[in-house]
Amino acid sequence: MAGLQIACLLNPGAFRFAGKIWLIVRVAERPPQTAEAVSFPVLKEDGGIAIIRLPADDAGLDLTDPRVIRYQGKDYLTTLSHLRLLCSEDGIHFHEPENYPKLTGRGMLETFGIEDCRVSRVDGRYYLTFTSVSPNGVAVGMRTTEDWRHFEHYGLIFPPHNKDCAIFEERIGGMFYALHRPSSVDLGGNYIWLAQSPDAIHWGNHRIIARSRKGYWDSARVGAGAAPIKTTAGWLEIYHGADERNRYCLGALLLDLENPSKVLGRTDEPIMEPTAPYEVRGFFGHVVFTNGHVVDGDTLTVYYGAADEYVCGAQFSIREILSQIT
Ligand code: MAN
Repeated sequence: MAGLQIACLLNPGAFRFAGKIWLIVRVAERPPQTAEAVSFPVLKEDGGIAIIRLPADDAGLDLTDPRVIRYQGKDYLTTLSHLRLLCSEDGIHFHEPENYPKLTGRGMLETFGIEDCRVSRVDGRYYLTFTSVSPNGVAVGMRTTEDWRHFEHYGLIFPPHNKDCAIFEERIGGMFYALHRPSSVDLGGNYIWLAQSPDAIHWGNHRIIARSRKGYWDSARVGAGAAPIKTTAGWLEIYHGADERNRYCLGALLLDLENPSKVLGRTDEPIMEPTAPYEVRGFFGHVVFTNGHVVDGDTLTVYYGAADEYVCGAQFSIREILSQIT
């Protein structure tokens, strides 16, 4: 956007549409930085962009986390994110198609942007679930579309603090299901939950299905990736887990086909860890994070954000992942 630079392209959702493979990437932007000031963009409620500038030598400024600005007891984001569509014939070479809109935050609950979109296709309609960020908190917003040109807005489907929401691509017993990740600073933690809905808008019957595990690679937080993959063994969910040092890896969960609140297994070891230079170093290093994949037979192509800065892809055998679940 005008006056801003792209700091990171990351965390793409993925889907098939019109015979092609598409990504909906998170574009994180900010103004060029100077030695004197820390500046960051926020959306105004009327849709424009305001740039906030803080003196870089202000003692009240905490910049220890490159993603967040802490200033006088308040948190802001260093970058403002919106979502853009890319498409590809082969799932490897992507270009920006003409005449498809970019998706930006709207209203007071998205003034710090929208991020990390999951895309699920249910009965011919695409459900976009993404992180809506504002001073009011981090929450899950939803929009739907059939043609990627016109969108229905549903506002927040899960209020703060919640993110990492993935809707199952099939109803079970007539109901929609979704994974989501509320967070608690006191009792509880950053755990994956399952919810049920008659219409994908009103969610209830919340069940907890996966907690972080002390002493493991996913000891501090866990969150769902994209929509669970239906296999004969159960719903296979690729999820991210991070430890206390904010090292993000991927693992897998297996859920019962008829009753997805029943966890059949989980990988002990990560199925993917940040090891390549572009995963270890970047805007926020030691991160592999996914919210998008496409399936072709046994081949799972996982699209992922590396070091919170780059968009990457990796192929897995679904059978091989299932064999690692205990
Ligand atoms: C965390 C990180 C950031 C993200 C914010 C808001 O700080 O995941 O990348 O921008 O949460 O969602």
